[in-house]
Amino acid sequence: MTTASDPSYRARPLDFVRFDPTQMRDRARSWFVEMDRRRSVRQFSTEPVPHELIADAIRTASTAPSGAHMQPWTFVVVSDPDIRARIRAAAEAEEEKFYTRRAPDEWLEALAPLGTDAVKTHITDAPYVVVLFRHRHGINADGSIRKYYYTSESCGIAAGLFIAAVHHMGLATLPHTPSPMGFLAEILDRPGNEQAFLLLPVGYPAADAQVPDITRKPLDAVATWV
Ligand code: IYR
Repeated sequence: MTTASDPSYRARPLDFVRFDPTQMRDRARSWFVEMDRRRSVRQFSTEPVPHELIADAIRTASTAPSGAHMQPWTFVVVSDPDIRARIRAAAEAEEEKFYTRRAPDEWLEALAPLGTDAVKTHITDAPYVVVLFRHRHGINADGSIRKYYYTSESCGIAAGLFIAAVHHMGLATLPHTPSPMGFLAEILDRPGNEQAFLLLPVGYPAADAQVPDITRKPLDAVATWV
């Protein structure tokens, strides 16, 4: 059994910034207001975006807590237009089947207020498509398998931080889940332990971008206090 006295456990003091109560209230509110303005964007401008911004969004995402700190993710940043075109064609082929055959009516009815369809212009319009791959397990130096834990939860949290970072820096994104996503590992030539988790186009919204006129559940519908 390993314990906090195990030699692999090395501790250092926490770097924690404490704010006064007024600052805390202000920060809580202004962060909520900023995040509440975030919308998933489906129409992107082709305007270029500095590479360094995407790098910082990934740095932020990779601060996510993860099971046993295994950080089970790879972010593949695709800017090459030919590769984005191939990804779009493959995604649209799957989506076409989804919208015309695979999706049950109940699912299509749930999606109707979002106005989505099989056409995925965001993949070729946005200057970057970031594909988040989940590592099902790791590989040790000797080639054996290293077990990872809670990889979906870990990648979900990392994706959330990525989305928040992109919004905070003044860009837009969309968590897109073409299903099935197997073609992404193939086109991007990922190793067998990696599985595509989420596709995130990143860029400026198109000048005439529109979003569905929908609202979020109020606090009392999403939280209960005991
Ligand atoms: N993957 C499809 C369908 C889709 C599914 C859900 I759940 C959404 O919230 C939105 C879309 C698509 O991307 O169109």
